[in-house]
Amino acid sequence: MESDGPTPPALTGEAVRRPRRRDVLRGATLGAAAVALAACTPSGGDRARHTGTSPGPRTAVFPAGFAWGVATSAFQVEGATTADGRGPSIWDTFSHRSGAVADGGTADRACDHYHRMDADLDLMKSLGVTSYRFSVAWPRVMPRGRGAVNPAGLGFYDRLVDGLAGRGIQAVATLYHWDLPQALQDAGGWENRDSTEWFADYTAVVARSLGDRVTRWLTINEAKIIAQQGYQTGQFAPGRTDRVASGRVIHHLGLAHGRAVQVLRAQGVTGAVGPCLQLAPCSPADDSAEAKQATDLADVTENTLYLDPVLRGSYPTALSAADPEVARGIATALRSGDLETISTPVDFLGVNYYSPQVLGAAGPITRYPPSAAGWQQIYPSGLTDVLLRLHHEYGSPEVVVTENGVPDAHGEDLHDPSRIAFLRDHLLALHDAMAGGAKVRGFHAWSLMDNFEWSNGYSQRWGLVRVDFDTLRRTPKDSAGWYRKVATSNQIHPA
Ligand code: IFM
Repeated sequence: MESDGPTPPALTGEAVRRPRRRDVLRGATLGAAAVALAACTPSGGDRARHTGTSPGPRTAVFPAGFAWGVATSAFQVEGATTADGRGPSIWDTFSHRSGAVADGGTADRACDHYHRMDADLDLMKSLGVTSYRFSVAWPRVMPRGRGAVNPAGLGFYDRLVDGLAGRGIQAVATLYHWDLPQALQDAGGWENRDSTEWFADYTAVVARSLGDRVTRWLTINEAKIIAQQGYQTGQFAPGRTDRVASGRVIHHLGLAHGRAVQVLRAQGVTGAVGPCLQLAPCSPADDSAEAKQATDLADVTENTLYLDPVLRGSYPTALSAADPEVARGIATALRSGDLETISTPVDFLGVNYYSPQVLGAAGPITRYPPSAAGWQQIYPSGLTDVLLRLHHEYGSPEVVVTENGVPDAHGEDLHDPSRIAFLRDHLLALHDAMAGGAKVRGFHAWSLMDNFEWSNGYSQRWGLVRVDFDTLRRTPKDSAGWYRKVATSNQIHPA
């Protein structure tokens, strides 16, 4: 049954909470972890909150088994976009469009990780990490998005997960990190409800191949950014500027996530399964009623629009007020039973944290130090806020931080004290959240190495490892050495 009305009743429905798999197991392990953590939390843990300032030197010890990782995505690092039968993706098309990428860059070669995978795995090993988050390129596995499977493409990921296992590094696989096969875009892409079944079929193919060796599965990376940048501002592929369409896309991405969870379970994968959401704590710039109201609405479009369907089985009640066009798009896409699918129980949440949102009456303001990314304000305590909110308001799910990082500060390259300070402060903030009860199981620095930063091309370097894009030589930055110390000692040292 398709709903045509502007505000479907289900958008304002009651929250649904379901027991999740592994709750019993989690309870047991959490108890031990919380005790260990509390014992190691320093007495000086009363650092200033909500200032964005550095908390200063202190020690923080993490529980045994905490996963220390680095993250990448296929399109940003692999290159080899026509090798071994890979089909084109929407980002191949978009990045070749004149003016779409700041420096005219494309990802045709990127870091050439496709041909340098073994050396890159050795590099990871040398960083002391225990977890690697990568994404599978749908157009490498199914060049036209559906139908024929490309064995060479699947073989690449097969070798990758074996290479990780051989080095004692967990595989964290993202099924979709923005590189939709172009053939599917030509058939309507995520605006077409059929996309949810195309994704389910692709998921089954990947699960059959890698299902016995992946430790954690992430379904879709940052649905929010796909909707906002790909369908509202048009700055990302596929470059659309239609808010109502973005609402349909948000709904279909949620549904595709839910179907993928079901398919992974049906395929009997051994790893845990969850979504990957970019969350941004929202706060008012001042005490005015207008700023407060703007904050409440921003919280919907930044957070609850993506959290609530997955964890509560409902869209937020304030959605129509926050973004009427998006609400209309969702209403036209929503069918009976969809929210049950979207809220299929997950094992954990992947959380990407970069920046807060501070809202004044006239819109967002910059309150905290901006990074070289422009859109990012550096506010480590925001990570504590996000994680404790999940703990208190969303039933305390198990969480893995799947991305957190910053581009090189202006004038820094191999010597990157700003990145070290950024990572240290965010890890201390994460540790605070764990001391407050948040069940955080791991952290992945974005990114392993400098790479193709979407419409910013190669103008922003987010890596722990510097890449010379002429020679493709990899050189660890100071932050890589610092991160290695943290990962191998399982603690932050005052320094
Ligand atoms: O590079 C991106 C990544 O692909 C998704 N999350 C944010 C990162 C930095 O912008």
